[in-house]
Amino acid sequence: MNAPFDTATAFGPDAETQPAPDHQVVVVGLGYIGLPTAAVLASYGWNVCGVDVSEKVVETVNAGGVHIEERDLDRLVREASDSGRLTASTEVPTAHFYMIAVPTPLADENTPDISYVEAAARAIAPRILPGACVIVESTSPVGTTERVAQVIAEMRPDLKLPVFGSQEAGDIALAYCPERVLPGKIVRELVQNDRVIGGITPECAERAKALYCSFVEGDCLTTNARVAETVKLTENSFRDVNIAFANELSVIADDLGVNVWDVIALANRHPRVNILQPGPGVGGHCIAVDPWFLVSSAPKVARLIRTAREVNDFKAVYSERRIRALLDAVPDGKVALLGLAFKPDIDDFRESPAMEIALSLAKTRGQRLMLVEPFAEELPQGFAGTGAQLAGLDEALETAEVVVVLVDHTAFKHLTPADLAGKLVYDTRGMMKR
Ligand code: SAJ
Repeated sequence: MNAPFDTATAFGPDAETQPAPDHQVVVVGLGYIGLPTAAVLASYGWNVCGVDVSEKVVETVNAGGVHIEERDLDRLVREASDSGRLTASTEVPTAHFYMIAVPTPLADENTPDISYVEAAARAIAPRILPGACVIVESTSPVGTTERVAQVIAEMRPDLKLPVFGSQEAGDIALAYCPERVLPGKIVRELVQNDRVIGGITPECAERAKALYCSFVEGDCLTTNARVAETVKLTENSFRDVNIAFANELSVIADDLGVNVWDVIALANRHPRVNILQPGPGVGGHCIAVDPWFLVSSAPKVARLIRTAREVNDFKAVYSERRIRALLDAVPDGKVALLGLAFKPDIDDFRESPAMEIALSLAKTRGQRLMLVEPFAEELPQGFAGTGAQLAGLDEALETAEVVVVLVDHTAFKHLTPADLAGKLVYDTRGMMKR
């Protein structure tokens, strides 16, 4: 077994924020957050080992490639791999810092599933040495960092773990630092955004902060682990509630027969009003999921946050109803659905309301669907056998009698109402109005 070490030595003798070349960060989970984080750390001089359960992902990263689409990520990973500072493995090696960036999906009844975080803690536990620091980045229910400490404690009775609320130092440090980056801008925001770092103890927070200070240009703000966990859930719930306001307004405006885009544009000219944009519902694996973590932790009192989730989910149902009404108006006519991704200009179809709507329509109206999605190279899973076709924009517009904008990808933004003259149009994003 290697000798114990202190994370302070990981920064080299000369500069507090310069990593020493022979020390490592392990990033567990090479997904949308873990891989960019590992590559950015490597670009700042850290020796990084990314760990993933998928051998295919490990092989791809070791070959300098990427398995996800994200601006600037391919270049960053290639350079990190070429420099020898980024490697990948299915096994967790010994390191100074361990970052956990694995999924935390929703389980039954909208409760959080932290089993991947617990599995990561179990994989780290046998390898960890006194002096190391474990940081959870996955969006997590409050108390998860303490649960990670408990998992490690159970497997490593030889280690003294820090205790929440105590000032006493442990043999290792544990902290929570939520990722806050926006898909599509991940590489830039990883460096530029402020970070909130919550320690199990204040010393743990300082130890984790040292790592973030080596590559973050924003402020690194320290607090305790429970506050940091709550902050992350609060940020995404705040956005969900605000989008719900816009979505509800769009349904009210339809009822009233007024144009919601005009209403929002004009209301937003008030100095203290800033309404977000309605759409066909809220997607992605964050905003549509994380508020449930707060709701499930306080089900009796989290009324507004729960209702916002319900309003945003209802907007997808409502949008589909409106599309079906248009289809009924032109029996046998083709419909062009523009966009399947969960938001503009990304290739991520997870938890996408556009995809859900398209799949639901395909069940009964597949023969009439033309799917236009510049980020899909082939017909996405679920549409096979339904009769729905993937089509280019021009071809779809030539053929379709109904056009529905589900995602305002840049590739569609040149369209004007004149381009769609004579067709029935439902623009869920207000793309042609904005
Ligand atoms: N949306 C609207 N109207 C809007 C804004 C968004 O309908 O005015 C929809 C989008 O189309 C999409 C969904 O909301 O379907 C979510 O998109 P988003 O751009 O608001 O957020 P995400 O999920 O891509 O990223 C969010 C970000 N959180 C906040 O802005 C508070 C990001 O900073 C987080 O790091 C990320 O969640 C995460 O990983 O938690």
